Amino acid sequence: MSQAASFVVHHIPVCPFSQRVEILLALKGNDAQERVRFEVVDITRPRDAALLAKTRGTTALPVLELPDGRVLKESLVLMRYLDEVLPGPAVAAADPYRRAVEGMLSRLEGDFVQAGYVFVMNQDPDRRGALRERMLEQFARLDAFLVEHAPAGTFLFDDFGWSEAVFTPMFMRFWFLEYYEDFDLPPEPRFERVRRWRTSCLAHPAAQQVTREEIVKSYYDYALGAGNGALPAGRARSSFAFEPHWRTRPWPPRDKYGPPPGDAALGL
Ligand SMILES: N[C@@H](CCC(=O)N[C@@H](CS)C(=O)NCC(=O)O)C(=O)O
Repeated sequence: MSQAASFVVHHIPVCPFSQRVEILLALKGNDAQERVRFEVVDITRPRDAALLAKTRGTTALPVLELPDGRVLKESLVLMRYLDEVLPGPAVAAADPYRRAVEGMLSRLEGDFVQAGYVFVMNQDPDRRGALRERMLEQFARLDAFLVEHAPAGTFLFDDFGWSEAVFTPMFMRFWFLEYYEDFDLPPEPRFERVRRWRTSCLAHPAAQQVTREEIVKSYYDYALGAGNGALPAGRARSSFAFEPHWRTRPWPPRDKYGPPPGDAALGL
């Protein structure tokens, strides 16, 4: 970020919704990146009053502050706005039909995200099968969409673009399902297309802001049913805390239904 920065994104570094914005900026290039400064928010601490005043009391991030103080919310809205006002190649498709197809695919993200987060946060072993099925249905829905609109390629269109910036952060977060729920796509034809998409999305250089290790360790408390920096019973420090750094902590137990370790055993 240089002196030319004029937009501020308030964000949580490991948040997938913020990563969408980071990916968009990476795709637009240096000139765009230099215009945006990222302000880190620690969600394990009470929210800063000045930021709350700016957002009029809402706490969800990312939030974009414009140079004149106006505030925009919602990652997809931020993506659209920054794509339009910042220099660099447009990430959204230029062709109206293609942009409409991107729009339809983006509309699937809400249910997809919801299915994954409900699954990781579930504490009832008897619900695992149903939640796994629900997650698989969501992947099958994406697969069917891609088969209809882009049967042959890798990405939705020619290259990693808008839709990939929307979904890749979620494919990455769902590493927590693989780790804590032993979830993965079965080798069935109904997932072939979406698997190909996911693999290419995960490998793309514009989407390497987080690692599997950071996600698995940071989201341990989600796996215990405590989201957004909340504390699970018997704990004094959140797995979302910045200190001690996640790299220094041991990998959490994969069995989220077993007796949970305390702060010390988690390296917190
Ligand atoms: N629909 C919102 C979701 C944002 C969201 O849920 N952000 C989470 C972090 S991943 C958050 O800020 N949680 C803290 C809170 O809501 O207080 C978007 O796309 O921007």
